[in-house]
Order: sequence, then C-alpha cells, then structure tokens
Amino acid sequence: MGSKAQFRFSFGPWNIHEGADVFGPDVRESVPFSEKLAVYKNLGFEGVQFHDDDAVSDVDVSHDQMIKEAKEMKKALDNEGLVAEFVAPRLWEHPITADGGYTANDPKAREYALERSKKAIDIANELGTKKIVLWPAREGIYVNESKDHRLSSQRFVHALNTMLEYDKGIKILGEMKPNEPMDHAYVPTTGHFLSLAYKTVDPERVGTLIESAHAILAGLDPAIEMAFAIYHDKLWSVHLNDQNGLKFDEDRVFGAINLKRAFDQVLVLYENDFGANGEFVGLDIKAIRTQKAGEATRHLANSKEIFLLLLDVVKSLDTRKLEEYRSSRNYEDLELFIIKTLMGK
Ligand code: XUL
Ligand code: MN
Repeated sequence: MGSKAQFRFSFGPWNIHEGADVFGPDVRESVPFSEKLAVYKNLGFEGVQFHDDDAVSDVDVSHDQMIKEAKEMKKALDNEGLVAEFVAPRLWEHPITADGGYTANDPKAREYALERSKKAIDIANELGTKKIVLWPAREGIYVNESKDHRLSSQRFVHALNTMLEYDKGIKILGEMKPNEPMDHAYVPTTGHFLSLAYKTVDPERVGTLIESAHAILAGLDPAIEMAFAIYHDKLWSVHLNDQNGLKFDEDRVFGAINLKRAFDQVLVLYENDFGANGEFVGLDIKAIRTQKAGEATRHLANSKEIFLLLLDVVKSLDTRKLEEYRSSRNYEDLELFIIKTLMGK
C-alpha cells in the first residue's frame, strides 16, 4: 500500500501529571516543566501541545509580561529541539467561566472567553505555531432550559469569527467531546463542529482535532470519524488514546483496550497520507493513578510503540486479499482475516 504518510509525535505536558481524580488527591509529585521537556526527546517526541497557561505562568498578567514569558518558552523549546504543535485556551478553570465561555448567559463571561482566546493566539504566534485547539469544555448545559440553544450556536460561530478576524494567519481546530464536564455539550461531535465551520467568515481556516476517546464517548468509531474529517481536508491533528465503553473520558493507552479499533485508526491515517502536511500524531493519555512516579511516562512511550507496531501490521496488510473479501462481500471472513493479521497468524 503506497502512502505519503509521515508520522511524528506530540503530547501535552498535562499528560505527565500527579494522578489526582475526582475522588482522591495527587499520588505523584509534580514534575517541573523543564524536566517534562527533557522527556519529549528521550521518548522520541518532537511536538509539544500547550494550553495557554502551560506556556506562560498566568494569562491574567500584563500583556508584556505574558509575551516575555512566551518568548522564553520558545527559547526553551529551541534548546531542546522541540516545536510547539498548538495552543489551546484553557477556558474551563476560571470562576468566571463556571457556566461556560463563548455561550455563557453572562456577557462578562463571554467577553473573558473571547479575550482569553485572543491571548492564546498571541502566545501561539510567539511559540511559532498557527494552530489553536478549542476544546469547548463548558459550552453546554446541565439544565436544558437554562440556555437558548439556537443562540448558543450563533454565539459559538461569533467566537470562531472573532478569532479568525483577530489573526488572519491562524487555524482553529475544534476538539469535540459529547459530555464531561457538561451533561450535554454544545457541538458534541466533529460533524457538528464542521457544520459550524462552514458558517464562519473563513471556513478554510477551521478544521478539527479528533480524540479517539471523545468519538467513542459519542458512540462513534474514531477511524470513521477521522476518515470523515479527512474527506473534508480538515483532519489537522489527532489525540490518540483508548476508552473502555461509555463512561468518563479515560485517556487510556492507545490500543490497550481495543487493539482492532486502534489498528483501524492507524490504517485510516496511513491510507490517507496523514502527516504529509506536517500534521502531528498527537497523544492525549493519562498515566493510571496506580503508576509510581518515575515510571509515569511509560503510558506515552508505550502508546507510541503500539502505534508503530500497528503501523508495521498496516504496511504488511495483504490488500489484495482485503479487496477480494470486499468484492465477494465475505465480511465474516474479512473480519477473521484482520483478527488473524493482528495476531500475526
Ligand atoms: C479534554 C481534552 C483536553 C484537550 C485540550 O477531554 O481532551 O485535554 O485535549 O484542551
Ligand atoms: Mn484531548
């Protein structure tokens, strides 16, 4: 199978974390950011994904101070031979965004969200990336009647337009998730987001990052979701991970729960030349709470290793046989063939 796919890998510093969950506190010491940076090269990762406040100490300092810190971060990246993949405004922790940002009922919250998004763009420019990722965590509802849902769609597009107009060079990647923290998220899937992208002032600059677990939480198949976005020329990044059923967002090791589902994602990425335009294979994976400090980066190394092993399987796939099963409509045996291929039989 010929492919122009190029795979280089990224993750976010939040993937090396203290292990707290909603029922219990930290179980590992915080790793200083400089030590996290060293992990990237050691594990063979090139790209760093940032939230705005991963890149600078605080976005609510003076603008000059924020830019100064962003410049220092760029130097630190250069020193390690790393690049910034994207910046994502973290709109879900500030008390003012308790009821959402772009779609909040409170105009002050909406203004805060727009201003903070512009700051994320300023930071991205300093770090040398054009990609802004939006995970609209609190855009949604707990109580159905609490908001005007039609107006929320309009406000969402207004937020996208504000960013697109603020900087004519940036690209926005929506990372959609159907629930958690909200009961019902607005714009719950990639398809919803792309339909809004086409309503913006510059649809060419609005695309998507698909996270495997988020698709699964929506009851969807990540590989099919990725192929859909690729058809639109809008799969600009991924967050590979895995997920055990429909519960909270688990961010498990890629392929560790459902190897065939992971294989299908690698197959779609490979067949469709993912990475040929510099896109990263991003991971968004949390070490499980039981993992001891010091070994709490294995989830990242292991996910990359599983991806590369699956890539070998994809490359060696007997596509002639695959086509035969397709044309004879013998999908039962096609399934067995794929399972046996995965088992090396
Ligand atoms: C949340 C999630 C975020 C985004 C970045 O579920 O995946 O970490 O990837 O804001
Ligand atoms: Mn993610």
